[in-house]
Amino acid sequence: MRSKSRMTLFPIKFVLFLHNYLYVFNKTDFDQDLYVGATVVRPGQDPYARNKFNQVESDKLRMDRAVSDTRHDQYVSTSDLPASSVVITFHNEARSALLRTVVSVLKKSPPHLVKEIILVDDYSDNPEDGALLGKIEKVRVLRNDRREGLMRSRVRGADAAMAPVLTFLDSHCECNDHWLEPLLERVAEDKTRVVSPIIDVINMDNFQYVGASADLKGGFDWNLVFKWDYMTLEQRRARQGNPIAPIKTPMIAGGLFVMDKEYFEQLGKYDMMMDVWGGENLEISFRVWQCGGNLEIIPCSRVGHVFRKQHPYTFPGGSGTVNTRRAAEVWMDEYKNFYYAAVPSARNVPYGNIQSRLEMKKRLGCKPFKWYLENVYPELRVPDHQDIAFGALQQGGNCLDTLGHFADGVVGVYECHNAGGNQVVLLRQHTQVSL
Ligand code: LR7
Ligand code: MN
Repeated sequence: MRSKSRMTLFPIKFVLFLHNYLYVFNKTDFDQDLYVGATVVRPGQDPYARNKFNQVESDKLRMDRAVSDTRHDQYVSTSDLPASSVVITFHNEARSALLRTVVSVLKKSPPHLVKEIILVDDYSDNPEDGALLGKIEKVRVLRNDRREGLMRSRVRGADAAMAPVLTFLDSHCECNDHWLEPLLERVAEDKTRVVSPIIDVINMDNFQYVGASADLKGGFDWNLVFKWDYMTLEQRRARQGNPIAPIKTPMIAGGLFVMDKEYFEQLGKYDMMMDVWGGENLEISFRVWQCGGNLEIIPCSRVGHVFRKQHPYTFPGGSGTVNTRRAAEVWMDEYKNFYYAAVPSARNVPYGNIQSRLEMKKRLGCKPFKWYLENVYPELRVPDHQDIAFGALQQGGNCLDTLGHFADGVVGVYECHNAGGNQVVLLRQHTQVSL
């Protein structure tokens, strides 16, 4: 009797094991060649024209191509984790890139942790780009009937989500081994944590997958453009004993993160008056920190992203500056003046009504920007009372520019771009002009 019952138990356990740890995606489920083949770059056409990355190289890859495991430590969570809804918004994404994003989610995640993949088609020219993917398991497709921009599109996806945790991805990503579990683990332990993977680089010219440094945090200058900051030597030393510890980050890049759904709602989702692209990453980062949450980069989680240099799409009725200005006006208190000093042209951009966001900030009892600077981003140099003026030194169309040569002190001139950065000149009371 005893041995018989053992015999029947064995296959049940085996099936459970398969269900949890073997990520099966049936390649034959979807005809990649038919889907991607309909939109290939014709001979003589510029492969960069439509996507501002090399579409020919993207189209050559199989939807489930292997990429190297770039983690420096292969920690895998064993906790009981909540399932997640993956929300991906896109506007005119290359079919091959969009398909690889979806397939990599299915292939690299334990199935029970992905409730669904919600694709929000932000009014792409061809409705079939999204609609055809609805045949793939777990994929739900929503289509906007006008261009909404990535913020309202993500909110639409989040509102439709059925799982307790939201995972946002750009539409040209590839998830790496065990990317999801460490992110979910941090959020399951504390829902006020908003977490990002390390974002690896998918080369926009040849589509090679390249591991990114694990020593970076997200930050910005007074021009409020996102940038990567190297951790200080002290911070790096402190991590040597524990390289897989979460990295507190003042800012997230914006596209790839996991957040508890209820917390996303409680904290005001996104600013629905932001359009197209830009600034929402800044806004959600200030908001999370100032209103009591935490932003972290989780080194055990890696996701590749195609970084490119230009936008492939138009900006109907919007510009990144409107969004950035809204973020500055709501969250930065008097420190917004440093932004206007760094980007003088922003002062003239109409930014609409921010009343409801200010009321929300008050209702949530959020801390002032001074607190954020002192506690979250002490590395950011705050101009002090000795700074008399702050701006660019301009002659004709050219401006004084460090040209990136910080170490040797040599400066040059470059066409004025009004974006601050290397062209910010600081006039101080008792010293010389410094860049
Ligand atoms: O009108 C639009 N509607 C959309 O749905 C415009 C864009 N989109 C989609 C688009 O198809 C893509 O999936 O929104 C996503 C983001 O647009 P990208 O890929 O053109 O943006 P990006 O990768 O250049 O920009 C980064 O900053 C943005 C600021 O608004 C967003 O937060 C992006 O999600 C963000 N991407 C990342 O964080 C990936 C790492 C990049 C870095 C650093
Ligand atoms: Mn992107």
